[in-house]
Amino acid sequence: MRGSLTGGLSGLVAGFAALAVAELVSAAVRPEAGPVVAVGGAAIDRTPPAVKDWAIREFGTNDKLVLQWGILAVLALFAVALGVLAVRHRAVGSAGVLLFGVVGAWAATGRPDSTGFTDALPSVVGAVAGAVLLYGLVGRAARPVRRGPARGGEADVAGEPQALGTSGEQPGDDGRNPGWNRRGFVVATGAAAAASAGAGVLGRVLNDVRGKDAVASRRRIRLPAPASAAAPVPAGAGLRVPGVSAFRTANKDFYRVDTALVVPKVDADTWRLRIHGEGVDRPVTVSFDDLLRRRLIERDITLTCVSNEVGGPYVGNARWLGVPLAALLAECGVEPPARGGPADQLVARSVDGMTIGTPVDDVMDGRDAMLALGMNGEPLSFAHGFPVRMVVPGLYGYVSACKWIEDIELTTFDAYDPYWVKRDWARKAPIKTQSRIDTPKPFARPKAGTVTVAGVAWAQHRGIDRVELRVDDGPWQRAELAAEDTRDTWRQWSFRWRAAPGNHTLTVRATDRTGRTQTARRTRTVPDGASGRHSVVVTVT
Ligand SMILES: Nc1nc2c(c(=O)[nH]1)N[C@H]1C(S)=C(S)[C@@H](COP(=O)(O)O)O[C@H]1N2
Ligand SMILES: [Mo]
Repeated sequence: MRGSLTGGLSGLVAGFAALAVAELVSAAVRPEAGPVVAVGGAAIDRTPPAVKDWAIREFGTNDKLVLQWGILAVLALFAVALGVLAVRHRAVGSAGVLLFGVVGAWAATGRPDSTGFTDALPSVVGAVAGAVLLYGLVGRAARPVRRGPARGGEADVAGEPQALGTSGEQPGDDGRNPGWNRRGFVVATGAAAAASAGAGVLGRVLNDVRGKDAVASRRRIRLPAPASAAAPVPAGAGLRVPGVSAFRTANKDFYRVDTALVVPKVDADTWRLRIHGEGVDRPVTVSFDDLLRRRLIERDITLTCVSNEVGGPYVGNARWLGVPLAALLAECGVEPPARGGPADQLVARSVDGMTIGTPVDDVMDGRDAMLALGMNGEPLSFAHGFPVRMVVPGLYGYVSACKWIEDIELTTFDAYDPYWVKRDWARKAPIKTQSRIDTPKPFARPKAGTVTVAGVAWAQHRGIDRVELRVDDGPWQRAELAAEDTRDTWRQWSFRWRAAPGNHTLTVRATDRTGRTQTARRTRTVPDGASGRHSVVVTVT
């Protein structure tokens, strides 16, 4: 029993040390090469859409945190098990730790953004440290002891590692069992844990320092005034109804969806974007300063994630500042397929290996597709794609909004499937017309009388024409629409409901400017976005 206890503890400390050393080494290599980040990234890439959807639904934007803690919990269990195993088979326990190093190394070097075999170093060095430490700690806990026959007549084979206390004796510093030195074990374990904590903290600090250049480059940026400013938002675009989503989503409240466990910190001064591929007569590589010197536009555009459930939160509206992408492509000689160009797909690649495919026709059809540098008056935040990301009105983010972009390749849909398409999502995905009830909240208990029902509706690039509300199975009634900013932005709506006591179901539907009304047919988010109508059940008192 005591053997399991010290073994488990040794395993845990050795595992902790392995991760801490790996963290320290990753600071010298790349933060993304750390074993937990690498294995987490590999896991994300292999997560079936249904599970990803479930994770997003259950944990929302915390999904990545949950994943990493999950990995740590699993590692802790294995560390304890290997420690217990090591009490009997020292070398096998250590070999087990090394095996985890191999898994980490394999994951790190297999990442799409891997920069080579050095990415294996954090896992390998960490695992070696953990293996050696486990060997030593267990050795301290279970020294070869020479003893007479133990109770029960079984003899301990001299020279074989003996788990402490398995003989049932009372070991201690009393010299009766020279193999067991409790103080020695406690001191060694404590020292190892403290040293590991030190290494881990140092690794964290160094990893932060690595991003300093990027942070400094962001601070130095002064965004120029746009050549084409966004039209002022009409006064009536924002309703004064408590509980309705703000017309403009603040950067700190803007949803974030991506696969990055470590938010890329890109230095704007060294950042470059390459544009090349089929039909690109004049490939270019542009710097951030090159973009700043170009004609800039500023536009209000509502972004939506394909993983947004009916009624879900992954939609936000911001004022973007950026370089019109169509003009830049045209300078490179790109013609859209509509005018005979050979490439129908634009594949954007990010520094973290994401690939996002957008129809060239959409990018070049006159809409405000842009390389965005600014969001709500500030340079992009790191989480939202600093220094540059794409934004294309009307298309879900996974087919348009590449963050941390560094490469644009013109190709065809036949020739290449980007990241999400390889994972069962649709090649093309215009945003579906949707509407959401923001207030009252589900299961609210408003007082009988006039209750203001309100929310938002979106049909980017088509525009919202009409929003209707239905109470229970009653007739559809027109909601009042807030003023339209542009057809690329969402629209608030409200409805003064004369509410009678009892349980009621409120359902909303929107109709876009093409005359199509939001369907009642429910579909899941996979493969091209959820459809169906949002309803809310309330009890009027
Ligand atoms: N590099 C990178 N860009 C990305 C993603 C990603 O995972 N990696 N996710 C896309 C998806 S699915 C969406 S919905 C938008 C979300 O942008 P936001 O996080 O700024 O709201 O970014 C897109 N761009
Ligand atoms: Mo998304």
